[in-house]
Amino acid sequence: MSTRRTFIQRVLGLGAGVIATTKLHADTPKRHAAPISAPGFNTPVVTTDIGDLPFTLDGGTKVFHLVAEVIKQPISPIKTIDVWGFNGSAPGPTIQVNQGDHVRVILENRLPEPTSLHWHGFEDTIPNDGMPVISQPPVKPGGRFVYEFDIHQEGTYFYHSHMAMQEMAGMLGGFIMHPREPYRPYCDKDFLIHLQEYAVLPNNTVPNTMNMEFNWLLFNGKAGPATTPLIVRLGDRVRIRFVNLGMDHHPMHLHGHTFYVTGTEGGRIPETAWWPGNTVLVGVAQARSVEFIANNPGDWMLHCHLPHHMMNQMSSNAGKMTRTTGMPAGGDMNTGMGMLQGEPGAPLGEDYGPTLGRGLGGVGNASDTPSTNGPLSQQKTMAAVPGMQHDMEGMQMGQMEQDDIAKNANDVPNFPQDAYMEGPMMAMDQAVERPENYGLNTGWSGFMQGMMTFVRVLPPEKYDEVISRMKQSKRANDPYASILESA
Ligand SMILES: [Cu+2]
Repeated sequence: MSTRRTFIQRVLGLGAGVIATTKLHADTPKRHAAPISAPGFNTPVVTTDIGDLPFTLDGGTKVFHLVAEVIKQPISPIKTIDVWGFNGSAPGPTIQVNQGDHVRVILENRLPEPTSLHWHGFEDTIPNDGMPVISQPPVKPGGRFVYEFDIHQEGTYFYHSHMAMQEMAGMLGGFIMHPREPYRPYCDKDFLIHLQEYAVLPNNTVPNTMNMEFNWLLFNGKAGPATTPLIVRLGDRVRIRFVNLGMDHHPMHLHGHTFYVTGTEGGRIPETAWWPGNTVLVGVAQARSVEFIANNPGDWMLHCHLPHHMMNQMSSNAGKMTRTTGMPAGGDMNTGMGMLQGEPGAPLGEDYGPTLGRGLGGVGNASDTPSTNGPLSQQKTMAAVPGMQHDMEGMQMGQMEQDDIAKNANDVPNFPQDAYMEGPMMAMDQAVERPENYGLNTGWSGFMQGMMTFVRVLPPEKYDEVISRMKQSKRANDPYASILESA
């Protein structure tokens, strides 16, 4: 054990061996992959769908290059949006360092406007606080700024632009400070999930950063079913760190297990103060770590429990108006059609920011766009998505199985609610196929939207099969690299 420990410390620079490691690499700057895990060490954090920012060494200093840039990001097989992020993704890649490290972050601004970076929760000097004008000159387009830290804290921290609209355009990322003495008990898996929301007009690709009606709810830059499941082995102790840098609070709920809340954005909670639950509210600007023993095999949902956060590209199609003809009574035509009114010229008049049409009955301006829900648009959606399952056994597009709908359905107030919004006919298993989804029940993707993913608690044989498929796929910058290397 001690040989392995020494070796791992030398190579990876985690845990107590960090100082020796830094010296070891002093003359040979090169890219470092995320470290492997082993009992007695900190488990590297896996940020699904995003991954880590690699570093170089300059003497004893870990040097990270963060490039703020414009990104086209696929958030779902049916939607790619224009966001601002770092090094190719929004949120940006996760930075992982050790307590005691000396760290330099070089920010390069490739955005069309000034920016700067705030280091959320850092107990540091004011020149490192990232407040434009207040603590530093704004970094102009094409410019650079260097932040330098002595890491003395531990826990889940993050970086973000302190300009509010830039933050809502995606400019945030995780910053993990591993403790000098690893947390006890040891966790076999450690995941980071960023919680984000965007408001994107139908047929548009640019999130409206002023809008409060969010229609795309994301884990690590993806909406379900495009989120990548958390793969764990039956019996693993698992930590999940949630970070919320958005406009809404998110009650994160895990099925099938009881977890303990073991950390906040201020670091580790003393064990005597841990509290059990299955739902943890992650408020804006907060981090919450939970830990549990994955002792119950199955594909368990992990999701935000706000109902509208379990949907994609919402359009109002619930209730009887979706199946009546003509205008709803009690309003003028504009209201009935869900049209925005304003001067001059709705809906883009100066007294209205662009917003989502929430036309009752789906006849408003939300009805003519590819959407994963809404009976009026299913066909367009399906046609637009490669890999959609058009011909599932016994089903056709836009239709339910005969016994799915009661004969008196039309007489029931409030029908339909979910009848046409979810279900096997909306499945896109093939479009989101990846090794982590291997073995899920056919049609699963029809029931996974927005802030949803799985914690897949896999018995050894199935776990090994999925891990082996993940290895075979040889993905560049695989967020799961640390687990695949040690598996
Ligand atoms: Cu939520």
